[in-house]
Amino acid sequence: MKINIKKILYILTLFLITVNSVAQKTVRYDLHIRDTLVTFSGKGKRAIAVNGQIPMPTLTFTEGDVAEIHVYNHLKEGTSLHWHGLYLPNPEDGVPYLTQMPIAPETEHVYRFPIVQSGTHWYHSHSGMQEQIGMYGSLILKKRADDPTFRTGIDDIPQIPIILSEWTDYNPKNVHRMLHNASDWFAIKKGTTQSYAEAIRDGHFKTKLTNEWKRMLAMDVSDVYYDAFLLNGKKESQLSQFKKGDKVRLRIANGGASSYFWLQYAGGKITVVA
Ligand SMILES: [Cu+2]
Repeated sequence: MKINIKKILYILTLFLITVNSVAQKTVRYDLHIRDTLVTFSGKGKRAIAVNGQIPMPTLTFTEGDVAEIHVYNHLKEGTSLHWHGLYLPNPEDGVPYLTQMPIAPETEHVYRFPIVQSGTHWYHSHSGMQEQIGMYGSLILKKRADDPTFRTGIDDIPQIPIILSEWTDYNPKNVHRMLHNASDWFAIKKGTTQSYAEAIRDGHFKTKLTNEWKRMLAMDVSDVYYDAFLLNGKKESQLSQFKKGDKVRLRIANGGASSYFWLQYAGGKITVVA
């Protein structure tokens, strides 16, 4: 058989070009998970901080990147991380006992998956009630500059990730138990209890009876009382880097465990771009 050097070189070049064009950039993050104390309500309570902060650090990738997230569990319990709304290989989905075993105390776990989409997402612990005590963070997937859907004036303006959440001084396991018991305690705290007298006065005696029969609480959405509502882990936050007339894109995720949020802008209408 005659070996054609020219042909081999041609194939080799073609191979190298192909490999190079699909070569993906690996973007690495290191996350150290530790117990901490917080005082969101004034009282010191146990929480979980990642790299010393609540929420967890914002992870930013560009479509086409490979995400490589190293998780170091310094807790005395197992943990896991779930990438909310991401298309990824199932073993990377972060659901303990389903797609992986819990990340054991004092061990390291690496999540590695290609980023095949763009958009505003978030990530959180999928173990126990760890999400409720600090394990949530923004996950920003940027469009590639050569994306045919890239919008000038929207995709290239300053972006601020915002993750909304709530804080309760109760152990979240206790909140869970109270929801199962259909306790009125949160309604009492929020002043949203209903009485038969009020129902009759408003002509809703029948509705009240039906709801009692269904064991339905008066407030069935956002039915947990919280001691604080947080924006990027703070009760208040200023974006003093912007001047009047500047355009800013807010990438908002609701990391709350049970709250719906209503957003308003004092300067007029907000344009929803995604
Ligand atoms: Cu989720």
